[in-house]
Amino acid sequence: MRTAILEVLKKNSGQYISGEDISHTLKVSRTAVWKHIRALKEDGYAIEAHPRLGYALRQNTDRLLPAEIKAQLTSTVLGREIHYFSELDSTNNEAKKLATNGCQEGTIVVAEAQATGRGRLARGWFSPHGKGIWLSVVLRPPFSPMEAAKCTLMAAVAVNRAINEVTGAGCGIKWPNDILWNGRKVVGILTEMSAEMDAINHIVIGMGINVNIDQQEFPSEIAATATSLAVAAGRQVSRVKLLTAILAELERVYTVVKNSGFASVLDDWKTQSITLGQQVDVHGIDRTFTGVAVDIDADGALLIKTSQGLERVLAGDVSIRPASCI
Ligand code: BT5
Repeated sequence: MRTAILEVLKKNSGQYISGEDISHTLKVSRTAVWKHIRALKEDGYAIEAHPRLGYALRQNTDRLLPAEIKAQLTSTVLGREIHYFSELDSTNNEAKKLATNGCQEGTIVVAEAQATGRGRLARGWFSPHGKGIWLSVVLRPPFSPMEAAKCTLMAAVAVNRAINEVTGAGCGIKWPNDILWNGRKVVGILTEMSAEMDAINHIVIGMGINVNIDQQEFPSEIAATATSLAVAAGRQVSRVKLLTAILAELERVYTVVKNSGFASVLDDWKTQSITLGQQVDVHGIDRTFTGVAVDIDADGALLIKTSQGLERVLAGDVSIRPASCI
């Protein structure tokens, strides 16, 4: 009923419609209409109530409500089941629980805020309320577990393309899991997997996208290294529009990978990369060294040319020398 009332208000495009008309059209009592309107206001819809004229929708909510996402969704598998929370510890934790309990592929978890959003290696992820897209997507890919790391590259390609299409910001991918604008991080990706020896049970791709965060809102530890799409684009960005564009692009790339393998994604990754050709410091699991990032190989490993020869890095962090940041 709430969705139906919202539909009526939206169709009336900002004009007043009386409570009586709504109750008559939808065959529901006026008290029920009033209660649903109150709940819609709590969901962030700006609805004006006039004693004689009735109700008018002045502004849509800016929350990532499932009904708003569904209204703009063009993907068919990703986002067919949406779990929405005002606050969670971590969307990845929730998605992993759902996946373990057998949720269908394409299930997504979104939260307005995360209390303990996670990066890799138990690092934290700053996730303020209503300002970003804190999203996890459950996939059940037919690949071997050996290929799971490439899902991060696949997600980076999809997110970067969707971001650039929607905002025109000109972001690029930094190996392996970051999207940067002007040398600063706007997106981090955390891929987690549950697998047997030879088959993947599920993969959760977690994406943290800084959308409408003002530069001064970032905590001091990351103020110099992080930024948001609103800062990059010079305007507020619609989170629903961006989220649905990301799901559409991720679904497209995922389908290509399932049908034809990762090769074409790796080519796209190279085109969108800001790491290749740069002088970088590599912080591997057990050592740190410097060189020039020259390529990624078929496994998604970064190839670094050093004074000692060619090094292959499968996991770790890379920092681009400041002079060569885009
Ligand atoms: C990442 O880790 O970049 C992966 C971040 C994934 C976050 C998403 S949000 C939805 C889903 N649910 C979760 O719980 N997680 C995922 P890593 O490469 O380890 O980078 C982490 C580092 O980035 C931190 O140690 C900070 O230095 C920095 N950082 C933290 N919050 C940031 C933010 N909002 N923007 C930019 N940098 C940030």
